[in-house]
Amino acid sequence: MPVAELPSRHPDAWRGATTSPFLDAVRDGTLPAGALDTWLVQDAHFVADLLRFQARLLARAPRPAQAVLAGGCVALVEELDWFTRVAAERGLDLAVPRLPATIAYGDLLYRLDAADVGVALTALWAVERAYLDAWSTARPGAPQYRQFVEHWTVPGFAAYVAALEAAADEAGPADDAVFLEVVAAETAFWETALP
Ligand code: MP5
Repeated sequence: MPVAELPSRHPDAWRGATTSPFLDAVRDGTLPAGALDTWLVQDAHFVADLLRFQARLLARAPRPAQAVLAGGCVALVEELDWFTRVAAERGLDLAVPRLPATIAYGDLLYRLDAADVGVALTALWAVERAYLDAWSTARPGAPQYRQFVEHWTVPGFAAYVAALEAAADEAGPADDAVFLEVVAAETAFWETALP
């Protein structure tokens, strides 16, 4: 089974991971003051955890998956630079500790260091596909949030997700269990953003 079939096999779970009152409020401009800033700091932590996971996955990936994973690692480093710039502009403290959902998601990624490569690739694809679909629901975004919506829905991001899909499919059959673990972690992450 190709990984692209996973969302339609688990529609309710997928909806939880890709829709949220937070994203609706980003679209409509009704986000409470400070909610985006709180969320940005947590996402910066998440991206740092994702880079650690992805760099280790690159180290053990099959040849055909190396290029997309290496390109993704560079993009994550650039993403961390972007968070540093955004934090300076908005006066955010990126050293604020991780919230429980961020810790749990990081723990999941850490556990996946020991998973089969195909399972880990399915997980990484699910992380990125969920995020792309989720931010797409916030389009075009209220004017004050539009730059963030555009940042996470650019065509290059969709192309990256498609390349991860191909790498995951090449590495083996899709794994429902890891998909559902990622979906639960994404769902909890959005719930933290705007409970
Ligand atoms: C991503 C993210 C995608 N930044 N945050 C969450 C909670 N899930 C997924 O990461 P990126 O930065 O697109 O690789």
